[in-house]
Amino acid sequence: MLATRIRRSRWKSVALTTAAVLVGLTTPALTASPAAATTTEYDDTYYADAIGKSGTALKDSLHTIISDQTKISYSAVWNALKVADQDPNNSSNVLLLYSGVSRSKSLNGGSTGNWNREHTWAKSHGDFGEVTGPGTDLHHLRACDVQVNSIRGNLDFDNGGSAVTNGGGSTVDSDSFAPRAADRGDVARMILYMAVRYEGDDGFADLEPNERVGNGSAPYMGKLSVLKAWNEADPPSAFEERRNEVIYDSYQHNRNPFIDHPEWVEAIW
Ligand SMILES: [Ca+2]
Ligand SMILES: [Ca+2]
Repeated sequence: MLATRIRRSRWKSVALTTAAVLVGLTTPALTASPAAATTTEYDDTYYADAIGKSGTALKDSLHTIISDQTKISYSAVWNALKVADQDPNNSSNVLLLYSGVSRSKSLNGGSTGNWNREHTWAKSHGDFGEVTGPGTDLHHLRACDVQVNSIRGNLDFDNGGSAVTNGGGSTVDSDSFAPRAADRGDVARMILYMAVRYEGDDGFADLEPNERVGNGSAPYMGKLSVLKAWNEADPPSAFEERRNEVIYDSYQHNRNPFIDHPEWVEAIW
């Protein structure tokens, strides 16, 4: 059983190593290197064509796999977020990105104290707006406090800055935004999903991460090195995994591969 759990996830293997040290057992020969593979129940089916690949071949394969999806309208996003972003401790509420605040599902809207639909990949970066497609893709749309969403604006992601008001520990400066620690991996995996899903072959811009901030309306989002570090520091949570499952089962019928296989970030970038 131990071996099975170690194979399943490198995140769990790190925890097991620590636990073994704490109880005075011999530390097993485990690795915490980012390259360690995760296995999921989808590997033999959904991901069958991608397994064993890396680099451009992996990215191309995943693009084909996740581009087979149902698309929803921007107005339908409201109700979808009430399901996908539900607070696991209060089914009347959604959990808000960046701040971590739990707020009533009924408070969706555009006023102070409301939550609205945050495009984690800022819609101006590639100028896709709210058109059905990247503008309505649930894998990067999240419930967010109206004012925190406004502060994030279309900034690229990077470490540093001063505290965002009611931002739960998120920080901002003139050219970048950093979510609270618990949301950093989520953001990284959402951004990199968008980069793989949108390759310029469906009438929308080819979205890609880069090493810059201040990307403006170019179809890029920075900083890749920071996003990669955030993916490592904040592994997929139960909330994030459930969200991926809800979108797959009930709405778009495609998955975010980086929630299932966080090691694929390093395998591609
Ligand atoms: Ca997280
Ligand atoms: Ca792309």
